Amino acid sequence: MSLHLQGLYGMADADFGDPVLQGEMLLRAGACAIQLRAKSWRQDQVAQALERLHPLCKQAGVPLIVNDRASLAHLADGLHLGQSDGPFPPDCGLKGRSTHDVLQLHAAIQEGADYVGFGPMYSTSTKTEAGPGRGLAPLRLILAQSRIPVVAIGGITLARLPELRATGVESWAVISAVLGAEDPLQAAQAFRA
Ligand code: TZP
Ligand code: MG
Repeated sequence: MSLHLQGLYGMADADFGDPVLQGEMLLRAGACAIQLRAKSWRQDQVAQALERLHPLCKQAGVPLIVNDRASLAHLADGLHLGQSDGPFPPDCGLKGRSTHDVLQLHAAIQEGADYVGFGPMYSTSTKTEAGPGRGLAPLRLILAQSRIPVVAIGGITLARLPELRATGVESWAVISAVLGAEDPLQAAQAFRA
C-alpha cells in the first residue's frame, strides 16, 4: 500500500464513539489515511474493528494504520508508534512515528519510518500527556529537515488550519475538531484540503 499523505489524516478514536463508523465517515470525507486509536480497548476488540475497517479502506485505496498494537499490524496496512512504544517489528507495513523535536525526526528517518507525526502543535485535552503546544516555528524546522512526510497533530481546528498550511505542511491529523463536531462528516470534509 502506497502512502500519499495530503490533507486530512483521519483519526478514528474509540474515546469518541464507534471507530468503525468514524472510519467509514472519514473515508467518505476523503481522508488520505485512517488511523485506528483505541487506547482503552482490549486486543480482540481492536482486532475486530480492524477486520471491519480494512476492506473498506482497501476499496477506497486508503491505508489503514493501527496505533500502538504492533501485534495487530498484520490486520492493517501500517503501524503508528509513539516515542516510548519501542522499535517497529519486522513486516509491520507502513511505519509512522510520533515526534516532538528534530532529534526524534532524525531517529525516525534512521529507523526507516515512512512518515512522522509532529506535535502537539497546540495544547490539546485529547491527549493529556502530550505537553504544551510546540507552535509553528518548530514545525517549519521539522519540515525543512524532513525528507519523509510530516503530519501535524494536536489542537488543530479549522480556524488554525490556514496558519498551519502556511508552513507548507501537507497533512494534518485531527481528533476532537472532527469527532467532537456537531456534524463530523461536514467537519472532516472542511479539513480535507
Ligand atoms: N498526539 C499528539 S496530540 C494528540 C495525539 C494523539 C491528540 C490530538 O487530538 P486533537 O483533539 O486533534 O487535539
Ligand atoms: Mg503509542
